[in-house]
This record gives sequence, C-alpha cells and structure tokens, in this order.
Amino acid sequence: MTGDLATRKSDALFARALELIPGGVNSPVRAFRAVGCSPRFITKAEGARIRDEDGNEYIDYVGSWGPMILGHAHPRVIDAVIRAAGSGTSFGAPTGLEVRMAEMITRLIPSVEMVRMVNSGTEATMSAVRLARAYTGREKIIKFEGCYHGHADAFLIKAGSGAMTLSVPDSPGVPSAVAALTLTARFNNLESVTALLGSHRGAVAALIVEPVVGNMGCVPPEPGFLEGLRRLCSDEGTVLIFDEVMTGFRLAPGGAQQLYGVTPDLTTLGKIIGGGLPVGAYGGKREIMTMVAPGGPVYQAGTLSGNPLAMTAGLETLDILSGDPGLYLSLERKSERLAEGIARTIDALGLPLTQNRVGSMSTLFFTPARVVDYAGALRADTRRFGVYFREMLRRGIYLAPSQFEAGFVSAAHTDDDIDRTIDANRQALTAAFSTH
Ligand code: HOZ
Repeated sequence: MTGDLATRKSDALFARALELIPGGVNSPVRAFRAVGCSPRFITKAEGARIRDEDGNEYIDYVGSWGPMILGHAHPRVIDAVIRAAGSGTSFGAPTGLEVRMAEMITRLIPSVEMVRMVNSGTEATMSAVRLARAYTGREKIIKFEGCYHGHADAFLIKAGSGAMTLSVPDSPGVPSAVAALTLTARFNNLESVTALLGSHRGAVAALIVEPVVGNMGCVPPEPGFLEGLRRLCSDEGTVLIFDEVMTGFRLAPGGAQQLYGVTPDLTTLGKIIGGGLPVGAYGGKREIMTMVAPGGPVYQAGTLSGNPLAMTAGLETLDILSGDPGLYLSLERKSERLAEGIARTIDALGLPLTQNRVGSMSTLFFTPARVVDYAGALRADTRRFGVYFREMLRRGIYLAPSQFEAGFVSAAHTDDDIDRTIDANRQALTAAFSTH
C-alpha cells in the first residue's frame, strides 16, 4: 500500500487525549513527535501485525518495545492468561507462580542466584542501585551517555530513549544533589570509565550498563568492552549491573551476558519476562540479594509485585522460548535476511546510512559513520529519518517512531513479511532521499 492511510479516528482520539493526558500519551516516544506526524491508536495485534482505529494494518517492528518476542497474542500465552484470570487477578500474597518464575530465571541466567519481581524496568533499576549502594556503603554510580535505565531520578542524566527525542537528556525536577551522584562515561570507551573510577576512588557503588544499548538506537559493545567493565568493577569493588530489561531473553535465553560471556553482579529484567504484561525484576549474587527486605534491611515493596497474570504470561513465554532451541536461530536468520535486504538497497542507491544489529535487535542510523556511542548516534539526520518513518508507515510498516530506539523482529514475522519490508524500505529510502 502506498497511498496515504486514513487517520481520522486516530487523529480524533489524539485530539481528545491531548486535553486529558500530558502530551496525549502515557509514555513520551509514543506521541510520534520526533517523526512529524500523529500517533496511530491501536485496537488489536496478532502475530507480527497490528491494526489501528481506522482499520489500517501494519507489519510491526516495535513489538510493544521488546516484550512481544513470540509475536502478539500468542495463543498459548493468551489461553494461560485467560485461565489465570478466572482464578483472580491479584492476591497481594505469595503464589507458586512466583516460585516457578524465580526457578525459571535463575536456571536460564546462572548469575542470578536470587531474584525479586517488581512491576517495571524502572523499578528494577532503581531498586538494584539502592541495593548496590547499601552493599558497598558508597553513594556514586556510573552510567553511560545515551543509555536509558527508566525514569528514576538517578538515571535521567544524559539519558537515551525518549529523553533524546525531546532534547532533554537532563530532566528538570531531578535534584542537583541526586544528579551529582551520577557520573557519566562514554559507551565503548574504557578509558572514560577508568578515569571516573580513578577520580572517585572508593566512592562508586555501581556501574550500570545496557550490555547492548537499545535506547540510543541499537549500539553493540565493541570487543573487549564488557570484559573491561567487569575487570574494572572487580578491581574497584564496584557492583556491575547489566540492565537486560531489553536484551534479557531477547539475544539468547541467558541474555547478553550469555552471548558475550561476561558475568555481572546484578541483572535487571523486564519486558519479555512479563509476556506483554507489566513486569520487572532484579537479581544476582546471593550475597547481595539477601540484603533485600525482609531478608535484610534494604527496603523495596509493591502491591502488584509478582502479579499472577504477569507471572503466568511471563512463564508461558519463557517456557516456549526455552523449550524451542531453534527459535533464536530462526530469529537470527530472519533478522539477517532483513539486514541484508536493507544493505542491498543502501549499496545500490549509495546512501549515507549505517545499520547496527545484534540478533533480532537493530537500528538503521541516518549517518554514514559507524555508531558506537551517544555522540555517534547524535550525528544522525533525524529530520530525514522522520521522512523515512512516514514513508514506511504509509506502506504498512510500523517502526519505532524515533531514530534513537531499536527495532525488533519476532518469531511471528514470516519470510514474506521480511521481503515486503525490504521492498517498502527500498521505496521509502528512495522517497526520503529524493527530498531535501
Ligand atoms: N522507553 C521505551 C522505549 N525505549 C518506550 C516505552 C513506551 O513508550 O511504551
């Protein structure tokens, strides 16, 4: 489809939403502000497809920003959730489902010896940092420019994701005293970490990193970078936290830490472990995790933590993922097919673009230079990305509405979907580069 799509119903809903919800959305990137059009309001999703209020159907590469690795509305996940709902939706008391979830996570991610379930990735990262501070008796943390770890105060310093699209990498409302405790290093640059640890010797509680960044677009670690972080943290007694909210169960059953063979002290999880329901988790070394209340003194709690519906959807998803050894190979094959198709277009048209990809996570950057860090990502031509995004959308391809996000291939994408996407991509790039 290449005509302009009907958007009357989505536009009308957005107009109402703007009156009632800040920016018309419940999470900033969804407002499509970075791509120069208004958001589609979604009514239904199945497999690799999503449908909007006006009846337009799209091949979806957002996948709810990562959780839908099996595709939308997987029949096993939906059946399990419906059955669970019949037994009650929240008890505020322990369940066997939580024990099964903890067994599943600790089996698949060996560095996680104990795990605490929470309700979002933001809760997971802020709780992990509190724990690391308590464990080390130190207050400072290191994060990387362009990495995004949710919206807790400590992380909204040079943050990626929506903060990059709004050009507000440092949010108003974060107390300067809190911001002063967050030191920022350059991703893929060990010297910047060494320098910070050197000038704040004995003061850095934790270093938190997305081992493969998804929130400044997809940016993989250079060889030796994660190993270097491990070494520096061990030498300095700093807790190494891998934020695997996006990469956990996405890049391998054991996440990026399995793929790269580097073991963190703590890991934060979310997205896939909730199978599309709200969830987060943090876990790691037993010696550290036993400090969490009520086992220890570090307080953290939640009414809906370990919610039975979220546990059910997550367990079913992880069960399918861990029970099918071919699934990750198939994701890799399809993602490679897509990347190769896009690369053929880039070569044939001689376009100044760079593709980054790790498994089923990828970003097409609108810059010819390699993107290995925040400064590199910021060199992208975001205006032209916006034109490309809109050209893809009108051809029925739903991409993340920002240059600074990753796209995801799911198990539900077919080779035919991939080939249609490659065709649409060729047409959209031709259109985007024929305007000035
Ligand atoms: N922070 C998410 C992307 N990295 C966006 C979540 C959403 O808008 O749903």
